[in-house]
Amino acid sequence: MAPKDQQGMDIMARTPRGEKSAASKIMTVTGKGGETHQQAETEENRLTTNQGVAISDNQNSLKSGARGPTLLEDFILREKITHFDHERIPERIVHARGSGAHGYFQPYKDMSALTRAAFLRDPREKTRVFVRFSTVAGGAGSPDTVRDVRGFAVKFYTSEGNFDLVGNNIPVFFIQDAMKFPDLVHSVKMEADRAFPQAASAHDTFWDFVSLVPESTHMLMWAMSDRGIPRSYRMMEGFGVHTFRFVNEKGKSTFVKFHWRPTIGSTSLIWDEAVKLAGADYDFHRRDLWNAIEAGDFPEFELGIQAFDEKTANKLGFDVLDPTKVIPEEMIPLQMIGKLVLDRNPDNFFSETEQVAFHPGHVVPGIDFTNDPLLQGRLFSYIDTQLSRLGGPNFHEIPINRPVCPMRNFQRDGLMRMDVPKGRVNYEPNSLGPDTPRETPAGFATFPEPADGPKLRERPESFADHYSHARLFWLSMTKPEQMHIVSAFAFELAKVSTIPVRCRVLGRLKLVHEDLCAGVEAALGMEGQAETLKPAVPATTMKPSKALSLIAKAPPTIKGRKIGVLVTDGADAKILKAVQDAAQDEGAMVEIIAPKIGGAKMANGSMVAAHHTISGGPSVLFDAVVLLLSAEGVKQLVREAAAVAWVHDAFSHLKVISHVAAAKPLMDKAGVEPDDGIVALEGTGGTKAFIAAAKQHRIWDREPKLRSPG
Ligand code: HDE
Repeated sequence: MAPKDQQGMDIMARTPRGEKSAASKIMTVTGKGGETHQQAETEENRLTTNQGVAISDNQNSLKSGARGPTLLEDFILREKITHFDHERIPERIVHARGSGAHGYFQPYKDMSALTRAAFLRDPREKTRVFVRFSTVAGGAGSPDTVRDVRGFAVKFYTSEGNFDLVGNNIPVFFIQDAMKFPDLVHSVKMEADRAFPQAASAHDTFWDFVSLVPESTHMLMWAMSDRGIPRSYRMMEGFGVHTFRFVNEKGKSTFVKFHWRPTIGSTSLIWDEAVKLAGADYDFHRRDLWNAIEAGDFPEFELGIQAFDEKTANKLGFDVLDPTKVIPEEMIPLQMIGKLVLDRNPDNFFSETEQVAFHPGHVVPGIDFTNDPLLQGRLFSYIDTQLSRLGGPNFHEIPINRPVCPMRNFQRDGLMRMDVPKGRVNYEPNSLGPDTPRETPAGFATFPEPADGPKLRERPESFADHYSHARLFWLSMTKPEQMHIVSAFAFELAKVSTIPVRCRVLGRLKLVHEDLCAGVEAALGMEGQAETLKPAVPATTMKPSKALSLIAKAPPTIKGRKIGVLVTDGADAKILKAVQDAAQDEGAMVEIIAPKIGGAKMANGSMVAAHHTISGGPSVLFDAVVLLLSAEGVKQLVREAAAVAWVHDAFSHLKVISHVAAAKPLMDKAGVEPDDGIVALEGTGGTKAFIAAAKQHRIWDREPKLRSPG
């Protein structure tokens, strides 16, 4: 392997010909910490071309004389540059920005009563998985914390072939029929003429489209809710969205909805925080996932199913084939059937995260589809897209996509074929190759659902109610969540310059709930301007479902969360240690922020290393904060805008702020007012009180005092 931080260049670029061979044998290498050392060349680490030819000089191209022109003959230079020129492949048309991780799935019990899928039968058996989380609208280089749906795609490498559960963090979708997908995506991506805004739905074309497509109303409610701005990939739910089937050994089919639940609970950002994070750390979610896994704090998700038969489906009052509907858990309970643990970061982003090819059509015996018209369209799209993205039909041979069970058939050739099939028989049936693959009765058998209707382009009547589930969602939210939804609609619509589009969206919201519409109208200053729209089916009022609210079911925990401790010279090392120990006991991480990256000298003379400076580590990066300052240190910080903003933001993002008495002048300057979330650290029980308060995650009662909808 070539050394990473090779500093041999100076020597080699300048050395006269006679000294060069010595220099290339021993190279001067700069390590991560800046120290230099010499790395010897060995048989194993020889740098070579792609043809395996050892390279004697990786610093200089071949020239005619040291100051002469470069020669076309230089096959080493040409190979290197040509490969570099082709390093990029087309990014995914949607879900371009993503982060991946390896892990395993383990079922809790034998599920064979419902499915013959082998990976769901033995609680002792772990199945390797690769997961990719993503945003939808932005390009591969867009920030992580934008308001958007998140992809939650899981590839299970089962003993019977790969099963991909390609879901989202929202259980419904914008459209009911695959026919509308290209229109939806065109409308949300950057506008066609100006190529902005990047990674944002807050613009005219998106709202124009969705305002004309009433089935999108329910999903808009979710996207405008806190679900659209998750705190972490480790802290969001996932959903298969469509109704699938489990099929057991006897061929009996049961409908299933898939759910993922993070074991540390679901948490979201506050909009202002999301906006600031997009500047402070573009890679906030990617870094968070990577760091947690590196630290051994492995993200965990439980897999839950709602299982039901056709008779139950027919009694629900809505169509389970319609992907704009949820089945409230109060109607069909969720049973947890296994656990997913992400325990390894990818070795190479491109080879794994970029080249992984998910497809809802990758199912194993025991799992089957329904006629959901969105799912049916997806079954075409995902292979098709890999052909242009990965360049040909052999993407299944790329290591991240290869099944771990044997894979053999008579498909042959094509771009980038890796396997080398032997023999003359490449067809079936054959009599010349008795050992060649044969079909088996144990193989995948499609559930024989009858299908003999007339050919037509039509939506079923049972898909026509676009508002009852949107109203159910609204009524199931807590007050702060409702306020956030109103604010998000108002924010997005304020970015829409075409007034009739705003009025049309308001008209839809009125059909969902009067209060929602009135709230958004008021926030926009457009009272009474909702367009009058006539619904195909007026909304009914369903019983609210507590499970739909994130705040209502948030577990009191700081596990997996990050505490930021702002320290200055002269601060109390004992208190810092107490906070660190308490955080560790609760499974939370602590990072130190100091005026200088060199760290802070505590009152007892010890040095504390800093992870961030104040402007480099703003409080938006943390879930709760501690102000551990000396009286002397505070005098300096009250004059630092970044320090005042640090504390002000923590307060306005409703975070718990724990502090020593000396921090008061800074808190006063930052506008901090006392409430349940402002906790004194000194004295007995200070640290304990801080941890207890931080477990609430945010102080929701503070919000109405700081911000009105809009
Ligand atoms: Fe996708 N979707 N999608 N989608 N989707 C893609 O496949 C598509 C839909 C989802 O991390 C593409 O490999 C159509 C619903 C995820 O690699 C593409 C329709 C849900 C990912 C595609 C949908 C999803 C994708 C782009 C409507 C939630 C990222 C690149 C009929 C259940 C997977 C690619 C990853 C990616 C098509 C709707 C989830 C173009 C046509 C509904 C998580 O094939």
